[in-house]
Amino acid sequence: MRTLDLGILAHVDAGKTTLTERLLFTAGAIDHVGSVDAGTTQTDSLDLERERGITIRSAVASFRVGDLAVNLVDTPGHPDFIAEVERVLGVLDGAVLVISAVEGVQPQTPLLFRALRRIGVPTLIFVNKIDRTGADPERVLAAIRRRLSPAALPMGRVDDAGRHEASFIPFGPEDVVHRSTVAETLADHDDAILRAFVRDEGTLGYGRLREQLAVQTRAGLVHPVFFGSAARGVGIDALLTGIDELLRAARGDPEAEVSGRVFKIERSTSGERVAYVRLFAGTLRARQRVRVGGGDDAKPTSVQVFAPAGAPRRDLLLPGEMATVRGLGAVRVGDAIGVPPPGQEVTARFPRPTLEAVVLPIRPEQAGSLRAALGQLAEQDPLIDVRQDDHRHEISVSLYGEVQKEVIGATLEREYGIAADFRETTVVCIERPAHVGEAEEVIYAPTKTNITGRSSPQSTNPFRATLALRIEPASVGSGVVFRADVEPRLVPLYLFKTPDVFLKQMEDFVNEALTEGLAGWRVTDCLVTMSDCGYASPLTSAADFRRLTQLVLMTALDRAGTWVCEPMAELALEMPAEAASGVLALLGQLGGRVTSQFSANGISKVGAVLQVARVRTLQYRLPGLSMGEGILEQRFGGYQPIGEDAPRRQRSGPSPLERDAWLAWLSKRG
Ligand SMILES: Nc1nc2c(ncn2[C@@H]2O[C@H](COP(=O)(O)OP(=O)(O)OP(=O)(O)O)[C@@H](O)[C@H]2O)c(=O)[nH]1
Ligand SMILES: [Mg+2]
Repeated sequence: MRTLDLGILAHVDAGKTTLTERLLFTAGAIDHVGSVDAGTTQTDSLDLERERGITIRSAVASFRVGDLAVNLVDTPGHPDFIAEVERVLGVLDGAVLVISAVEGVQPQTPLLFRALRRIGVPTLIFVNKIDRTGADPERVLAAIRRRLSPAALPMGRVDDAGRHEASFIPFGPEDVVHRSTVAETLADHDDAILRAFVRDEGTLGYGRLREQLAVQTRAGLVHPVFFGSAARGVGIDALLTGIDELLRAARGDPEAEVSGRVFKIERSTSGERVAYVRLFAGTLRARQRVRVGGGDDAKPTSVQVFAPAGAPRRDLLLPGEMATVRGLGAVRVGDAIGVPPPGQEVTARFPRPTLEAVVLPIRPEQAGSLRAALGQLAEQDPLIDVRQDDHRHEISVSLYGEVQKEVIGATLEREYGIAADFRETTVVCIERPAHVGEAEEVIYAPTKTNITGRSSPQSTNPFRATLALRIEPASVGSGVVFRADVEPRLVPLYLFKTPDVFLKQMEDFVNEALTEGLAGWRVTDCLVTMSDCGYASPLTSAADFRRLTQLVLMTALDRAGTWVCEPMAELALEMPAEAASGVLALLGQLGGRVTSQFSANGISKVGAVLQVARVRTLQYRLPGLSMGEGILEQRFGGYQPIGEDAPRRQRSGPSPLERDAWLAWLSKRG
């Protein structure tokens, strides 16, 4: 059977979990419909999700439509959990983007849509909640065309919008207007259709149009739009038909080398690490040796394949399928299983967290357990980036927002029995190199025997390796790019299996070294080039390269200098028109920059850019300034350099630039 891995994505509360539940029910995978409000759905299975009525972790549920098996991946919509969505994007064959017929296109909607486009995931749109008062399918379709894609094609019409009896009537061959809209949209990318359309529209058979619609949907050129009500089960059959007809299950060669990706990690009740794997090629079974994350090999102890209810349980994972896999050792979310899946260089990077908070155990004797528990949570969500500084022995975590902070607090309490307090949330800055910096350390060698590459008898290099690195500024948003320009004979193959493994390892060391820059913040938007390296077999160890990377890169960075940059928020404010002047005055006081302003029908809309650190003040004062009617939506608005008085962050240990203190600290750590 073919398998389609289908993501359900949307702004918070648009109805993803309700739609997932309804699809499962309509397809016959479950025999009654659970509800988010009663905490009884399949995919909101964590206690916290059920109590709060929001999705926190992605979850997989399977059903069958025709001869297609579908793995639905329900994702969280709250912006605090965007990282969870990012991890799923790379394993999808298709997506349904859910949009509320009342609220329409919301701040997360274009963000998600753009990410799906960037990595080429074919996307259907489902306009949900047509039964709710205020539902306006026409307005929402217009907004979709304006803000997401002009190639959004309605697949039917809505009757009685905004009422309980709202219904969806799919278009058929007899709907002349629909036929010509489809033909016109497809003609943009298909010359044959264009010619037929211009010659005589009537000659274009409906069957041919539907076929081409599927082709262009799969190519991500058009986006069919369905309407309905997940809560009432309206429009679900049509969406199921659309999924079957318009999307396509991936194909992969079961005989090829194993290639998969881990998109979620959880701990079983017995504390075992469970990896959710999507396979792209090869065949994976228990006790078969596979490489994990480009590093060591592991032998899974069990492989449980997701399959529609009623299908026999299988422990043999084939291309296109998903499974939970145990026994993969220190597997991390995002790891490749076997060879890395091709074409995944383009990741759907969302911005990283811009906030952080110190976490303190209420009972000081639980400090050790708190660190261990946060370490486990970081396996599931590496972006929380648990840090401990060696001076005050404080642990801090990176955060997207207050809801995530509450969820971490509640998880620590319930799952680990640790009551913890968060100290006030502060912003996380970044550093960008200001200029180009280079540094090198040459290996110390009293004699020349057994040395590869350059060496010097005068060298004071404390490590048994040679390394030269250069760091230079790169474009905003480019992250850290690592390149190597060294002769293959300089690669210590007795330490690393292949030159590629060595380079991957060096890239990891570079990323590790850049987690704390000159002012203690993560360094990004730079190009790092390795221009020389060398070793003395068999004395040199991987640890020598790791330490040396920290030393050489920090020295290069010191020569380059850095700009500390702080996170900005892009704000969309809506308020009664008479409140606008007060809100604008406050924005001015806070140093915000107004980017747009518009008033109509007694409502004012203001767009602005403000430092993330100051958004809290605005949130706090907005209700008072707007008679409680102000609405504030925010999204990440990039980083902006801070000139004078840039804040510094406490490093986790001494800087490699204070060489003696750093070496003493390293030797103490072992
Ligand atoms: N009237 C109406 N309400 C709906 C419909 N679909 C969902 N809802 C309600 O909308 C609210 C949010 O639904 P969810 O399914 O939790 O939305 P979600 O997108 O999964 O939310 P997050 O996962 O937290 O982002 C719940 O109260 C649902 O009962 C619908 O078709 N009509
Ligand atoms: Mg949900």
